[in-house]
Amino acid sequence: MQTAVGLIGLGLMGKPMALNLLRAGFVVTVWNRTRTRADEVLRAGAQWAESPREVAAESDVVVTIVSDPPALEQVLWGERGVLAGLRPGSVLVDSSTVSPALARRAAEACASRGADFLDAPVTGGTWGAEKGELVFMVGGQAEVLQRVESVLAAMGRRWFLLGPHGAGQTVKLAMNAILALQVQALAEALALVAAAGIPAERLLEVLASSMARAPVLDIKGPLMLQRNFAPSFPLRLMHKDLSLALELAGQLGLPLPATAAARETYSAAKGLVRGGDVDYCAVVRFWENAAAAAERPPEPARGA
Ligand code: NA7
Repeated sequence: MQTAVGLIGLGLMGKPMALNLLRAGFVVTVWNRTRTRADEVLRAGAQWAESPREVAAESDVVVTIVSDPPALEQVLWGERGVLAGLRPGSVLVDSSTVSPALARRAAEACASRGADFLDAPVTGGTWGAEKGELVFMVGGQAEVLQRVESVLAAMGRRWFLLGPHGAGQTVKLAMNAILALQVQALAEALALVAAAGIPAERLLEVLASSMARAPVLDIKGPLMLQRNFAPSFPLRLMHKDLSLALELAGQLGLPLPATAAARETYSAAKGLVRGGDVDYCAVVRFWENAAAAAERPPEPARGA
């Protein structure tokens, strides 16, 4: 019998993932908080469900990919949430990036309903989601992973089983800390050469031939120079992940000084966002803002 797959959360990542599940021939049932965001996947052949509970009731495998811990709690435990409809023997795969502790809580809730759980956050951004080339970082049991491999294969190219529940989220938070720090380091170095009057392009040119080169910088460097901040991975979500990494480190009693500094920078850059979403490479605005502030003449002193 064909596996029925449910997908909850049709944001930047979830929508292309749903389209790839449909292309692979799965029967797909979807729900999204804002219904209009489902239009394209419904036109492509997905079925709409009126609630996360109904998605779960229709599905052998349920994939959730929502913004943050409160969103996942709402979708799982909320009124008409996934847990109220989950079938015994089914598998819930959570691809949102949340805390390892929340992943473990979700796993326990699934087990109490006779269902299995995997934390399976992804890396690859919207590009990877569209191409079906995501990489899944998985926490849970090998036997459960085996049962959902065909579903993951429709959306991604690799998956790594990293340990028990929560291990996928732990590695994802560590991964994103690296990406945030690399992009921040480039933004800072660009500010340094620009302040010294050297064209920023020259730094990218040399970087491409140096050991400091990194795939993420090959992509984000030119976008920063073009000021193309169309979100592949939104800055607000990178800020959330840095906060989650620091929360985890706090629980483990581990100092993460570079990550803590990056969280401050991303936090300030998030404060500069007006209107729609921007990609996390817009962290470069932090230094532009600082440079502009340095150029402004000092305010005249007020009062006596
Ligand atoms: P997006 O594009 O911000 O999409 C977030 C999704 O989460 C979207 O479907 C939202 O529904 C949904 N959402 C947000 N809050 C809620 C609540 N409270 N209840 C139900 N659904 C909610 O994020 P991405 O697709 O880029 O990323 C998703 C995850 O992958 C995230 O954890 C990243 O860090 C990695 P909406 O359409 O706004 O109604």
